[in-house]
Amino acid sequence: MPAKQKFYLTTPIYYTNGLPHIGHTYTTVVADVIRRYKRMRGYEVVMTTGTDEHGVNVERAAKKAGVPESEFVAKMAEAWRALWLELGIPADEFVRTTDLQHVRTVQWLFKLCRENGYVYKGHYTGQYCIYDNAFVNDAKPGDNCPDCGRPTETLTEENYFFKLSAFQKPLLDFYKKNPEFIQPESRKNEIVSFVESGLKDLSITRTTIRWGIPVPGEEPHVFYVWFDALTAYLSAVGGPDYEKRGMWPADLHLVGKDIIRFHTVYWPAFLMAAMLPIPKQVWAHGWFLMDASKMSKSKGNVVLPRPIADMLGMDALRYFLLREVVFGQDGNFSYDALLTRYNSDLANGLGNLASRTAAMIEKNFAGKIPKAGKLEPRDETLARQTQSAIGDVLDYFEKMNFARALESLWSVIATADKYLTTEKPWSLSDSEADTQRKATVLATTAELLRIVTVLAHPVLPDSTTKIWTLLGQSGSVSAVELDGLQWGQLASGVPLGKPQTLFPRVEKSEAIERIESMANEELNPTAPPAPAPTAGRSATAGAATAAAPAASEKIGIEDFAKVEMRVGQIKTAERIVGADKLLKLTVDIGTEIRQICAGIAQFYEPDSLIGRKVAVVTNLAPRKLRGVESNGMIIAASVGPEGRPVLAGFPEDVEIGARLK
Ligand code: ME8
Repeated sequence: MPAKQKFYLTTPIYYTNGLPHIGHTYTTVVADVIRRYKRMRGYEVVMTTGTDEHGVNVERAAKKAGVPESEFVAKMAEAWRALWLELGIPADEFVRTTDLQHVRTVQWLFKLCRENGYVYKGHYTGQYCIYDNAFVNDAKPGDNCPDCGRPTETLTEENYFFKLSAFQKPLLDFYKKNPEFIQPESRKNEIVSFVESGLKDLSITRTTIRWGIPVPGEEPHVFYVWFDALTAYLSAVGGPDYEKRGMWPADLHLVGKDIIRFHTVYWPAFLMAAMLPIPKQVWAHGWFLMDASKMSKSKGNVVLPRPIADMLGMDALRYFLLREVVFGQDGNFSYDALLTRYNSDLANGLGNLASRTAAMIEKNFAGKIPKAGKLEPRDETLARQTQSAIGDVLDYFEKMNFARALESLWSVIATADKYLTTEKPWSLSDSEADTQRKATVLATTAELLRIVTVLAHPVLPDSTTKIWTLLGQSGSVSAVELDGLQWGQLASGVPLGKPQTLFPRVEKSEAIERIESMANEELNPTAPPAPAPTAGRSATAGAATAAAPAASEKIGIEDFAKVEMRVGQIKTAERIVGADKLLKLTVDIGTEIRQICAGIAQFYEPDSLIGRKVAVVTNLAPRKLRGVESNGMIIAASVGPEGRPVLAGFPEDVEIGARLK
């Protein structure tokens, strides 16, 4: 059998001086959608993300926090990694620019560029933007940074320079030979004219910064952060040994439009200088804006992913991000638009179609998918439309036009709704002819639903998995090969699976209020935050999954003693409407009965928990989750890549209220 074709894609390596907001989530979600899509098309895919941990910003932030830089970045990197895991979008390779493998790769790349004659020593004086880690070409003292608008600082340094000027022609030739390299087209024109206007050599080392990768034998030189960060894409898949892993060159770098120049000018030039293979494509998407301006914490308009995922499910956020804005363009984020799409497209659209189809099959055919009888032209039209949507959707995915792909899929859903309204299977009698007709209509609808489910899977992985189970289909929907997908493959006689909660309708203003209040809590915690960023959504939701501290961060016994943990016994457990991951528990901790929310609803039936003894953190300040007060935290292990919570327990009988030490 021929080896699978490889596909290597990356998100930017994000800065560690902040935590992810919806903008970073957007790029990472898109990467995850492409990863899932490519896997369903038979590729062997690796997706890389990571953290960009060097530079003067980190130096300053660590100083402010009063901790060594290494400790600061270890915590931040863990928080990023944990959030991606919690949101179901973990990378296959998470690269930190403080990883030893990465350090070696940067030093090796520099050595190659130097050996090939593209590096020389010189002095540079210029205006430097410490926020963007870049010298600002042509800026005078007192000028602000044209990118971020903040003041620049004058810097003179002895630097190593990279002969970027030597790559003007090779780059222009490369763009011409590889017309797909820069996407979208509008960005390509911008880059081509920038390169045509002439390239200045670039200083790639610093002596004024301490917190960076050292240039071997040239201390105190450290590498310029972009020479460092871009190389992370290569170090994630083998670094100097990249040939062994077989993933390089990258097939796709996904970036925001802010950093396209670094990726399409500097990066290919460094690789050309080192005579290494050049990535196949850089795709620059637009901004998600809040109230028409760029998000920033200081403006107080940052949108956080976690509260949305907690309230509506991650699929809802993924759907919105991909459906609302044409990939490549800017778009506005609003909770109102999010909730409108949720209720209309997901709750009333896909969710409703799936549950009513299943309910009718349950009622009329004892829960087994019926066999279609003689097809009427109306049935054939529906089949044809769905079959032709398969080609359209795949084509849109290939072109990264996710909004159009979803639009096509949702028009198939709308056609199915119309078909059911016209055919009215519910008003047919139990006569043989009517039963035959009912079977045909429901089998046709179920087949349409199966196809929509498969095609929507890269975007809606959780809910399509549920629909797949509901339809009683075997295997995993992610294993379906898109290339073999066609109308007519649904087997009849298959029993439906368990009913599934898909997208419960929510009251818009109430939902927005809850999301905003959760976001407020996360941005301005009134209480100490849940202990360290841990793996798994459950951590935020009251069940702590124990994450080991980074090796460098040991705590003293006095720190541990601050955490009060006791044996508790669960007295009641119930689900929380609109929060399919949370359970509301009451727990006897010996001295009192506490209300605690725990993010374990997907893994524990409420009834099975009653009477169970659990480990409870009892001295956490109260928090509100989905508007429900949570007064403590239940301890659970986080198991497997999905972070499945497994409650900690006691093999011997223990007294309620006993302290854990
Ligand atoms: O630039 N809308 O990291 P960064 C859409 N470390 N996307 C957004 C966004 C928004 N409002 N805000 C951020 C860096 N992004 C460097 C990268 S790569 C070798 C080094 C996304 O943490 C978008 O992908 O500032 C953007 O390019 C990236 O986050 C910037 O992340």
